[in-house]
Amino acid sequence: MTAVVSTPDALNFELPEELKLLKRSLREFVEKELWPLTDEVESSDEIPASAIGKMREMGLFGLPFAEEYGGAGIGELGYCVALEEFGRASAAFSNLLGAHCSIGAMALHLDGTKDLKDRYMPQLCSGEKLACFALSEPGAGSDAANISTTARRDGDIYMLAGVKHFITSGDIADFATVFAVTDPALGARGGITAFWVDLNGPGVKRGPKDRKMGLYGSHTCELIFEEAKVPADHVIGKVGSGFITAMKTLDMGRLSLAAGCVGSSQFMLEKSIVYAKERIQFGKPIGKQQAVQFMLADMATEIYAARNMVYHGAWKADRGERFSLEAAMAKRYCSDMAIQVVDRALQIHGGSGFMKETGIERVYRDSRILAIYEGTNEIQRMIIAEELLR
Ligand code: COS
Repeated sequence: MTAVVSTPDALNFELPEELKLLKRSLREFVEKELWPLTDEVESSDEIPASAIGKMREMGLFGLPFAEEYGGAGIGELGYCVALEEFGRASAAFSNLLGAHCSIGAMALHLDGTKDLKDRYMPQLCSGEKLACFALSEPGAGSDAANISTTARRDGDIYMLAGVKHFITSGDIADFATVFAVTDPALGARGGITAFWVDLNGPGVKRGPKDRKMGLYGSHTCELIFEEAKVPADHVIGKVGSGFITAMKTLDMGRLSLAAGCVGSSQFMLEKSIVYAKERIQFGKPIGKQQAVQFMLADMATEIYAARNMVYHGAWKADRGERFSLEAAMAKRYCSDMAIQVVDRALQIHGGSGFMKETGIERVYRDSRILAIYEGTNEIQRMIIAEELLR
């Protein structure tokens, strides 16, 4: 048998220099520009326009997209590294970015025709226009193939009718990727089509902001289509291939969401370590107590596992391989991990953790949705099991 020599480079866990640089500059941006706004975003339930302007200047709205359209072209790994850093800021900011980049404009980026991309990607990459993703409906959340919004062809246009709900950034987005039924007999396999829709056009209404448990500063609302006219050349991909476009886009969204979980958890761990060293009880720092040490150890271990899952999924995506399984596993694991990590961070901080000042109760509230949106963790388990049993 030939001897197999393993060298340190056989598997490379080092981020490339450009991504280390990106990480550093985003850390600086988050700390300098976004952290000071946290309380304001929380109490006003709005992101100040000036902050969105600064995000535009940083080129954040084009991070995962091609350079030819003004994007940063940093690939899925680069985008995950960026969202990891963004996870340290108020979730309102990562939600704004995620709704636009990870899913809203991602469907167009993945499956749009050249004409459609040439026309819209530059304004999306610059952040001049914002996008959202409209799949969920009152009667079709987890069961995404069961949507009832219809698109009826009438000459050169489609007439869109139906209601989408819980649409992140639906109140501010200029465009949406909207999924509608074009052939009810075919369902997920050929019956659903994705459309690129101007939300400021006639026949489109936006519902009031939903009242939520957390994620202040990021809004969801209904999008109501009443015979909204969409040009036939605004179909994303092919007529009937919309469900596949939705699933491919969600693979991207789920992995990058997982990256945000790693970032927010890392931040919670760092805060907890500082507190464990500073807080004196029974005559010594609480970090000397084994109960606290074990919590910190579990947090660090789980974050380590989570980060490696995300990077591995992103590595597969960047190689052009299908990564639905890795995205589902990462989304399931990292979101549950983030919920547990912030719970431990709050426990370590004791009564102070329950108070607004430490910022932990906000992360606690904001984290709960992670196990629900972009596909509940039960749906992720179904996807994982399906792949295993295929
Ligand atoms: N990439 C490419 N193709 C995919 C795919 C993916 N990630 N996922 C599914 N497909 C294909 C399948 O291969 C199947 O085609 P074939 O039969 O030709 O192989 C087709 O799409 C239908 O898939 P499936 O049979 O799995 O459809 P289901 O109706 O059973 O639904 C789930 C699948 C449950 C996974 C889907 O409805 C889902 O993801 N639901 C959650 C939706 C969600 O995340 N909502 C959040 C709100 S949007 S932010």
